[in-house]
Amino acid sequence: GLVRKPANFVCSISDDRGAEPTYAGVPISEIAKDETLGVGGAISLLWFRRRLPPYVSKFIELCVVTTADHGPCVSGAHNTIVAARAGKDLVSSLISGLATIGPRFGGALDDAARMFSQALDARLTPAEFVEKCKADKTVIMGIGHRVKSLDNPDARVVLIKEYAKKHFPSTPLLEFALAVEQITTKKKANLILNVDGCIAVCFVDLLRGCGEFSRSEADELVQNGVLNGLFVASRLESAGQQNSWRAVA
Ligand code: Q5B
Repeated sequence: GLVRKPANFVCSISDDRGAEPTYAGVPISEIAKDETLGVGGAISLLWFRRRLPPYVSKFIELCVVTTADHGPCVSGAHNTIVAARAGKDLVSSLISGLATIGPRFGGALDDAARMFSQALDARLTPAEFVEKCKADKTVIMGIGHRVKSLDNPDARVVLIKEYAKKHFPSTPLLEFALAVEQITTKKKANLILNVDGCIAVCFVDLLRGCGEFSRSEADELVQNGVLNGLFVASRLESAGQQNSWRAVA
């Protein structure tokens, strides 16, 4: 049949010049057949350009599943619902919600990954790190939640943390972040390691410890800001609800 004309640029991630598209060289028919890949495996191939072990694909899926939706109150859902009820189409409604993802809501992963890993790499103690942030008048990204607290723990964080401790080769950054949480929650019970922070530190542990990335590759991925994409991808999962919100308008 028809084949694409050569493009003006080269994509080293996916390729549809042959009979079927490939993701990082793997044909989609193979991805569809291989039960160890799934959505997490497809994301691994497209975002990290390699086939990662099944426990990594499963972890990516766990992040997507646990953060896919979170009730109507949070900024993203609120804006999506308002737009849908105003009669806007799916894409417009979704965009109005996605646009709210930022440092205070859902978009703290990359900065949390950078802040915690720089502190660990600089061999700061958790207490020194907290003091430094205080002196710099910076909030610690990945810490704090509007409603979740020590007395009202976030089930998503529990699931992610437990998965990482059980399946990852090591979790030094998660341990560091949990030690920071011990200090911040002494000030206020809601200054917990939140879902953004927990996914972020676990992901750094994964990139550094799974044996599939060199240290410089792992650092580059975090510097390039790959992690906020996980939260965005998971909130896209709730896009289909837009129809229901229009129906109740
Ligand atoms: N304080 C999350 O603020 C929130 C501090 C801190 C040191 C901190 C805040 C924050 C960092 C960014 C972050 C992701 C805005 C959050 C998410 C996804 C979500 C959302 C959902 C979902 C909450 C009151 C006092 C002040 C502050 C101090 C606060 N945070 N100190 N480090 N990190 N975190 N974002 O409760 O002395 O009284 O002046 O910016 O990680 O978005 O479910 O809702 O799935 O959708 O409104 O889970 O923590 O408190 O800002 O009024 O601060 O605590 O300096 O101290 P709050 P604020 P003081 S997860």
